Amino acid sequence: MSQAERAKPKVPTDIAEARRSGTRPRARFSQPPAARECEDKPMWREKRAATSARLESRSAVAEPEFDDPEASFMRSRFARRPEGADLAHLDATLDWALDSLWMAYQPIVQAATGSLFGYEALLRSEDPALPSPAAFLDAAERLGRLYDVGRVVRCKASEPMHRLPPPALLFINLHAVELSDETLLSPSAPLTAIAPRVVLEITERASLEVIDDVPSRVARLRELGFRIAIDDLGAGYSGLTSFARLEPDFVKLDMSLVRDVHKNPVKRKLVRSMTALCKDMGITVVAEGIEIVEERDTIVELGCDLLQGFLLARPERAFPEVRRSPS
Ligand code: G
Ligand code: MN
Repeated sequence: MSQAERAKPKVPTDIAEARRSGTRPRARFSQPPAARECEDKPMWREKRAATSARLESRSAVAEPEFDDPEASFMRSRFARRPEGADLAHLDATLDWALDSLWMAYQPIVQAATGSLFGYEALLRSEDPALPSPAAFLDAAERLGRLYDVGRVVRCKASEPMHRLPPPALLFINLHAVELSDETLLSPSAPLTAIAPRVVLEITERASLEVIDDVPSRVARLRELGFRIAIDDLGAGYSGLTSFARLEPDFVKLDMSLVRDVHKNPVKRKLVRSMTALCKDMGITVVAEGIEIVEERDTIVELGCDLLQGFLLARPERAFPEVRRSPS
């Protein structure tokens, strides 16, 4: 054996070896940059400790435990789970992807004046194995690790808040299952300190029905100062029942309703009715995914209050300036 080989750490790097030695493959699991940056936050330390303990105790082929609300949601959503080795690989991949997670910010502007209203923080990953937010969330759902991802996202998203000039608000996506995460309500959580400037966007990608006592959880969030948005209305999974459950301050119309709205009379009727309904209920309407001038003009004419989309600005690392879009 060469000196270089002898110097290698004795950490199993593949599933077969991990299975033989009864440990999980950990060669790629290092202290993520996200962890280092959020180290001073007690919530993050708790999260790291819990994750490390779980990783230490779990063998390479172990199934996740289903004894918490997040895991039981996952069980209800996924009849088919990845087995043993697949699961361990996915787990290691998600750890690795958490290393490169960063937040992009996209402006939301006032329809009437074009001035800045806030920014939506959007998860971005550089990891080729989980390159899109959808792939990232799908892995987290399968592994029952939505809390892990959500805690990192909330911590990272709130970091540049001191550079966001008031009264601009920060919109952050929250998976419905995160409503059961007690750290969301923790006084020491990074978002709690800035709650009055934060809008929590909830997509009913997961049915709110699997979450216990949604109204009282939302009421506790409101007491802390958070505002609530229903995200992706019209996308198929955000239904009207979430209006009653969440009593939102904002509703975000899905970009599928916005796309070619100027050419499609049915979409125009839907947007007009949704906007009127929201106005009647005191809810502010955001139209997302506006890409061309015709879509913007039609959306403004139909009465939407706030606009978001590539026409105005693409999501970027620093808070991007709002482009002066053509008239
Ligand atoms: O589900 P949610 O609405 O949070 O997702 C927003 C996603 O849509 C982000 O990934 C963002 O990059 C993307 N997005 C934002 N504006 C536009 C747009 O104008 N067109 C398209 N196609 N995507 C957009
Ligand atoms: Mn969103």
